[in-house]
Amino acid sequence: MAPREIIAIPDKRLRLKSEPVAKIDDSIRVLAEEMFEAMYAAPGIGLAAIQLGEPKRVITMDLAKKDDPKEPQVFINPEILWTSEDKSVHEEGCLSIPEYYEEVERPAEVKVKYLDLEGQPREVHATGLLATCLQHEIDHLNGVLFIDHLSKLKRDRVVKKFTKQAKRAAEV
Ligand code: K1U
Ligand code: ZN
Repeated sequence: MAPREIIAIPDKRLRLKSEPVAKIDDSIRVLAEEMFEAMYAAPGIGLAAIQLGEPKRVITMDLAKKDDPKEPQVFINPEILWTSEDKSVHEEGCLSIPEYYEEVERPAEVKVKYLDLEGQPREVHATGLLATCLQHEIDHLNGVLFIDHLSKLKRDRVVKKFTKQAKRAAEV
């Protein structure tokens, strides 16, 4: 079957606050599989369930380098416990804002607690790309997009471009 569609701005669902997962059952395991399928097909390095239109606090991620073995990771109900004072700047993209990349400043390190797919509580002290990607994906769970960290001018410009595209696509 084809991968599920990743929704794009200006879809209002991207602004929803996702609900915590109460029980990790088959529906969550299937959702995680579908998220990996859509994420690898895109291709991307992370995905939040809301990007498939599902307002649940589930994140998939794979930061393995191209040609290295896959390293799929699932973060359920993630919570940021601590952020470093020092910041770092990384170029970010978003599968819901295709082909738009900008530098974003965020805390350089974060400590995050979450449940794995087996329901085991885990904690990770993240630096580098993992820290950036976790913050980007946890933002998605709260209805926040990486363009919200940019100037209003840049954000308005990109939203306008995608709104125009969506209107044109609806006409044909
Ligand atoms: O959440 C998303 O929309 C996925 C996004 C994650 C992300 C990327 C960069 C910084 C922070 C968060 C993406 O995966 S965009 C695509 C991308 O970065 C990529 C695609 C192919 C190869 C390598 C990277
Ligand atoms: Zn994104």
